[in-house]
Amino acid sequence: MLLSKYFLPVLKEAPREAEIISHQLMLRAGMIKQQSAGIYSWLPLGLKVLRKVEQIVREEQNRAGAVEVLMPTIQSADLWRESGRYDDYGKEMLRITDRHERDMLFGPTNEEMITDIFRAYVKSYKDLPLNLYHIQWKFRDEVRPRFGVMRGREFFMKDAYSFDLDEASSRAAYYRMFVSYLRTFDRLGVKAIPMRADTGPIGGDLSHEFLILADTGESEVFCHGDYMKLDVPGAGLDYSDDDAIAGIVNDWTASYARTDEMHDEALWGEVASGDQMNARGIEVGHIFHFGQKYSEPMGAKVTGPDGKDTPVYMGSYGIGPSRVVAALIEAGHDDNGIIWPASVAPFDVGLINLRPGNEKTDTACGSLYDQLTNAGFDVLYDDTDNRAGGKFALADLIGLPWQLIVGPRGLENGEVELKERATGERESLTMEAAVNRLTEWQSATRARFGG
Ligand code: P5A
Repeated sequence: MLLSKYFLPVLKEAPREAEIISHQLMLRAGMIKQQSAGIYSWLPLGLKVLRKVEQIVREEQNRAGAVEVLMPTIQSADLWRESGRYDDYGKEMLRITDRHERDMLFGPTNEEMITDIFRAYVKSYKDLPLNLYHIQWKFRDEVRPRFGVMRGREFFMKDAYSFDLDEASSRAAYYRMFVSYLRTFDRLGVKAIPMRADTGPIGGDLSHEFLILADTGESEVFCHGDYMKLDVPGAGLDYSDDDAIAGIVNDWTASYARTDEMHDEALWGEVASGDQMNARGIEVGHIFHFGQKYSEPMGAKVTGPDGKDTPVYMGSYGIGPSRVVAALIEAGHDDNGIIWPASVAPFDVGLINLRPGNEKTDTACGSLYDQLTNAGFDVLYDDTDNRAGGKFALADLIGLPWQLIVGPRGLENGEVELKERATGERESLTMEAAVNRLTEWQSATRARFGG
């Protein structure tokens, strides 16, 4: 992509209403634009990151056996009357009346709708287990939308719903999602710690939140230092092995980890003080096990092997990709801007031409651009007339993993400069060596973060 042809409306200063760094940087880097309180447009750079996050989430859901569907954003109030949540949900629900005076709503979540789909088609235990998910916009009329897309009113959610014949298989389904979340966040390049959680308006008896540690996080967290050392299962994991999956969940729940909402001072006191980590965190995922809470009132039953009908056991599993984008910035930035994890960076390389119009630099940049693009790199080529200082500042701000800097002076010695954003390290090397370095990084990144 040529920067001169792209749409990257960067701001010199962050608008004053942006209180936290991710919101400031997303506005400054031209990733999002506010349209009303808590409602945002995603501009090209932001959309690219959002799509990459979404794709990793999707791949890990599929790997864990979930099947993708797409439900609408607008739902009928009648479905929610069946579960009893229409009145309970209160003012957070955006209620809409259509031209026929029918009560509709903009979905804040989809437990009712998925239960309706299930009951329309599935009648026998032989079709279980089943896990259906979608990735769709939600709306919650939060009292105080703030922090940009971190706590929006309209936000993107991956929500999965599991259906099982009995409590034991339903727990196994919960554990599969638990483990798939460990893998998902690992591939997103962050450490997310599962913590015992409250179930709130979704309901149920078992729930975990996944939190990314960051100083600006809304929740205070208390967790054992062991969580920093635990291994995340690799891509070869066998999701059909219930015992192995339960073993992984056991390892990841053995030590104390709770947010302030569920904190228990007495249990915390049993953790050696040298192992106690008291930090702040951002909730990026939340999973629930609620058995027959929706299936019973909504009549979603299956016939078991004994010929009897039972309401199906369910769980629901959420990740907020739009919040994840902001959380990754909270966890990865410095004074100059964003530092993206390799797996979700909007581009891999920023190619900087220090003297557009100079035949030598233009030719070298053209050749590097073609070579890298052909090798599967996503390259943003700064071919604009801006001053060098401005180009460097922009590259740092948008946080691409690499900057490849090409100027007439370096080229006289046959050299270009390669800068790694995360470390700030710069190296002068030949064009060929630069492409080789980037190719090595690309293979290492694929091995580390790829499916
Ligand atoms: C689980 C899936 C649910 O709604 N029903 C379907 C369950 N859970 S949840 O915890 O309420 O939300 C799941 C994830 O969505 C993100 N999220 C938000 N992101 C941005 N702005 C918001 N206002 C917002 N509310 C929830 C979070 O990542 C949360 O973990």
